[in-house]
Amino acid sequence: MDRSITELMQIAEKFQIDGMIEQIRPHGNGHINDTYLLTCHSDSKKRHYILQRMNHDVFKDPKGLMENIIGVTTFLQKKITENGGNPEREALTVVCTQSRESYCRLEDGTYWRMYLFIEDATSYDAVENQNDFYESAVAFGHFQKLLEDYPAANLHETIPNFHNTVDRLAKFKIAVEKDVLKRAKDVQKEIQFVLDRSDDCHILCDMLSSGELPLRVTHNDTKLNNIMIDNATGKGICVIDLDTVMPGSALYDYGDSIRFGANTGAEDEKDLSKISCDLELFSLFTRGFTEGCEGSLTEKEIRMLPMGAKLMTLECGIRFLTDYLEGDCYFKIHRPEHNLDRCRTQFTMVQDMENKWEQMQAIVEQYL
Ligand code: ADP
Ligand code: GN1
Ligand code: MG
Repeated sequence: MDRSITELMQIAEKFQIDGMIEQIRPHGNGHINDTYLLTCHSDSKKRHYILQRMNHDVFKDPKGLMENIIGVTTFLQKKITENGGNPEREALTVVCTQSRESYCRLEDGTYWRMYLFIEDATSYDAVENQNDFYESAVAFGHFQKLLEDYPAANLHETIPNFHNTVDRLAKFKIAVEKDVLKRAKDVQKEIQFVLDRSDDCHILCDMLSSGELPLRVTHNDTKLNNIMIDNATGKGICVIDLDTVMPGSALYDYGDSIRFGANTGAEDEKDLSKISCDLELFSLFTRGFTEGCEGSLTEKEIRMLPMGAKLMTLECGIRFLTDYLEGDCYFKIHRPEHNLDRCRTQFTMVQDMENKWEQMQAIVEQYL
C-alpha cells in the first residue's frame, strides 16, 4: 500500500531516532518488504535509518522473525567486537521503538521495524565489477562461519520449507492443477522444463536427510543486493536482509549467490540471449566463498557446489512460475509478466549450467 510522507513520518517517530526527520523516501529493490530511507538531522549532523514494513503475508510470525534477528545480530555484534571490528557497520543494528520493542504493530495490522543505515556502502543490483562479487563471496562465507556455533535450536523457522525444493515442486504442481488465472496453457514449455527435472529437485533434500550434507545456520537469501560493499575498501562489509536466517545447507547460500550474480543478464531480462552462467564469475565466487568459510566446508559440500547452484536457480524459477500461475501474490512485480520473465531467465540459466556441467565440476574440484 502506498503511504503518504506524513503517515511514514508518524510511523518513524514511534522509533528511537536521533534528531528531526528531514526526508523519507522508498529505498532499494527488494522483492519482499517495503523499505524506506529516513534522513534525520540534529546539530547539523545527519543520521540515516532504514524503516521497513515487514511483509506479514510472507512472514506469518513477525514476533518470531524479530526474535531471530535480535538473536543473530546480537551474536554477530559480540563476535565482531571481539575480533576488533565495528559492530555498527559490520552487522545490522535494530533500532527499538520508544517503548523498547524491536518492532511495532499498527492498528491496520501492519508490522514495522527500523535499522541503523549502513553508511558509505552500496548494495549492488548487478555485478558491476568482478571484485565486488568476489568480496560478496568472502563475506557470505564468513557470515556462515561466524554463525557456526549459533544455537540453531533458538531459531524460528520464519518460512517453513523455504529451500525444500521437493515441497516447492509439490506446490508448483498444485498451482498448475488449479490454474486460477488460466495462464498454464501459455507456459507449457516452462511447465515441462520443471517436470523434466522433477528428480533433480530431490537431490539436496535427500542428502540433508541422510546426513550426507550437514545442516548449518545459513542466510538463505544471498543475492548480491543483500550485502553492503564498503565504498572505500570494496570489501563486503555487512550481510543484510536476515529474515530467512534459518538452519539450512551451505549449498543454499552458495547456490543462490551464483544464481543471481554469475548470470550475465538481469534476473528479469526479457532478451534471453543475454542470459548465461559466466564461468569466470562462477570460479571467482567459488574461491571467495571457500575462503570465507575458512575450511569448514566438507569435501562432499564442495563437490556438490555446482548442484547447489543449479538447484537454487531451478527452485527460484519454479517459485517465480508458481507465483505467476497463482496471480503474482508473493514477489513484488512491476509489469504484468514480470514473474514469467524472471522464471524464464532462471530456466535459461539452468540450461546453460547443464551445458557447462563438466567445466563447473572441474572448477570446484580445485578447491577440494
Ligand atoms: P527485502 O527483503 O525486500 O529484499 P532488504 O532488507 O533486503 O528487503 O532491504 C531492501 C534494500 O534496502 C537492500 O537491498 C538494501 O539496498 C537496503 N537496505 C536494507 N537494510 C539496509 C541497511 N541497514 N543499511 C543500508 N541499506 C539497507
Ligand atoms: C526475494 O527479499 P529479496 O528480494 O532479497 C526472496 C528470495 C528470492 C529472491 C529472488 C523471503 O529476495 O528467496 O531468491 O527474492 N526472498 C524471500 O530475487 O522469499
Ligand atoms: Mg533483500
